[in-house]
Amino acid sequence: MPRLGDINANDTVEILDLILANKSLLGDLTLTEAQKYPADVDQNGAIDTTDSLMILKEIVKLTQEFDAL
Ligand SMILES: [Ca+2]
Ligand SMILES: [Ca+2]
Repeated sequence: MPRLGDINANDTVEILDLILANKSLLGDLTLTEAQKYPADVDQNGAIDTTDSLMILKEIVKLTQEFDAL
């Protein structure tokens, strides 16, 4: 299983993942099937601003590791 939030699958949740999430939200990018799982960070079946915000929080370390959820 890929790590939640790691949309580009490089084993790190970083700014590039946030950019991918935001581009997807804006309709500028269609995520692949493989990218949809890590992009849906809270696993509620929809990729939305909550997921983007969670990636941002992970980057700035305001939240626990997703893996602990
Ligand atoms: Ca990444
Ligand atoms: Ca979600």
